[in-house]
Amino acid sequence: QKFNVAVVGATGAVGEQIIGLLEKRDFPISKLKLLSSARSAGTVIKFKGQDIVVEEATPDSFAGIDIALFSAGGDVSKEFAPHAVRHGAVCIDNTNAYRMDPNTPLVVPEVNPEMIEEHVGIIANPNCSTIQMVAALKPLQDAYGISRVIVSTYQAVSGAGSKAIEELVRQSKEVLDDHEVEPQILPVGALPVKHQIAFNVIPQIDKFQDNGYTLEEMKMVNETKKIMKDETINVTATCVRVPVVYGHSESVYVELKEEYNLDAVRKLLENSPGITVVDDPTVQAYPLATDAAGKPDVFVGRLRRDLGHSKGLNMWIVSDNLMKGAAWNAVQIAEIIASKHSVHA
Ligand code: 11C
Repeated sequence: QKFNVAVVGATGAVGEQIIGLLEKRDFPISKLKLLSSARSAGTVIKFKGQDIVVEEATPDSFAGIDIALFSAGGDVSKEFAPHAVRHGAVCIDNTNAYRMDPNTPLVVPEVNPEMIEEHVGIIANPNCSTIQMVAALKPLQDAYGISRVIVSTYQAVSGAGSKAIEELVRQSKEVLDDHEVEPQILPVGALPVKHQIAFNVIPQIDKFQDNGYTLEEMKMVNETKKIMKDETINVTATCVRVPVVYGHSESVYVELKEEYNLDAVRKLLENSPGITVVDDPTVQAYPLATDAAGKPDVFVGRLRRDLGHSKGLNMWIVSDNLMKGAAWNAVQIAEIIASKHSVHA
């Protein structure tokens, strides 16, 4: 069976990766529809040697579509995903719009693939920094139980879109040329205050919430509990933007419920799906964003016991935020849906 597939946000940083993966994975497509805002409509994108003209998304764009992959921002998903569902499509939504909706499964295929079956039209793809963390936490949860997670992130600018990548490159040149830097996008496009990202780190990703945490930090707290189906996992996060283009890095401290053996943890992670362990201090081997870029895996290293807590474990987790953190996770879900032919809710 082949499927009619729509990609909404086709010209964006994640949309481009989704299209590339659909081609590379030879996803069973009969028709690929590329959709965007009016501004990007008319762009021509090559898919399997064919030119496809990007069309402006309208409520009726989804007639005949089986699977719709959304990555054009939460407002676009809220506006158009209900129309896609009305037309019988299954939506895989890469935005924050439906993630915490109790009727919408929030899925990382290595963690909770069974939730895909529960969909009533929309399946949410989690936030990138959450996906890579829960992929590494799941084997530990199953083997030992988890009581506490303390995470600090070092997140690439591509998480904030193509314009933020351009901004990092432009500012870097401006600093090196001794020109004045005029920040325009980061930390949050929609807010008035901007900060320099070149040669800097910014401890703010997304808007501040009333509790003093940013939305990105609260996504890590709330999404982790939902995906791992455990409201008692105590997560606290500090999310930071760093001048890296692709690949989020995370320092993750986990407190397990049971005593563990470090070699057994290393083996467990080595044998877990989607995880690659890079952890050999004798040759300075550990995960790096530059090595993770363009790859689908979640890389884990710097495994070491907390010297003050025998059930405490430190890890360094790195993954390409546009791949496993977004496009690859979405395409994995689409592949599972396609393999089960469960396109109609
Ligand atoms: C960032 N994590 O790095 C964000 C991007 O909720 O899907 C992804 C936002 C989201 O800025």
